[in-house]
Amino acid sequence: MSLQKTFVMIKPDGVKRKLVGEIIGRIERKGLDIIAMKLVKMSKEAAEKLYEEHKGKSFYQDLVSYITSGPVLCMVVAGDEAVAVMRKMIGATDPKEASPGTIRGDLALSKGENVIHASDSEEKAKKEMSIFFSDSEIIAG
Ligand code: YYY
Ligand code: MG
Repeated sequence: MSLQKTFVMIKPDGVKRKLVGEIIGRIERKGLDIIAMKLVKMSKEAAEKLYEEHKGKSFYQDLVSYITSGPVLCMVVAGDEAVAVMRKMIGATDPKEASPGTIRGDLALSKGENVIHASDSEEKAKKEMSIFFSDSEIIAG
């Protein structure tokens, strides 16, 4: 058993399309715990921190303007191997490649607007959580 926390975010298209209930339902039914949650209109500064690794890439400017275009639902999700489990549940970055049964595979079609974000390592999870949550906002297990 390896208890981990990861940062999960329903992107502006997911909130706009009213997929919040559907996605939270999947996370809960999987048996993961939501230990923090916040609806946020992301600042440009927060977006640049979240997507620091992509700075300079062709899609970076579009990504920052899209992610700041409307509210996002930020969460901290905890459970056994939560980082890898959430990545598996969200599916491949390009929803056209994502397997049916995954969130992107079932609910999205566009690579740019792919409904959900989840951290890809424990180290990134720590960094990403700290952009949106203080320690006191995360429920201790
Ligand atoms: O972690 P994940 O979201 O699956 O993909 P990343 O490679 O970290 O890219 C972040 C984000 O950028 C992706 O969810 C959509 C967008 N993006 C894009 O629009 N075009 C690409 N070629 C690659 C990524
Ligand atoms: Mg990523």
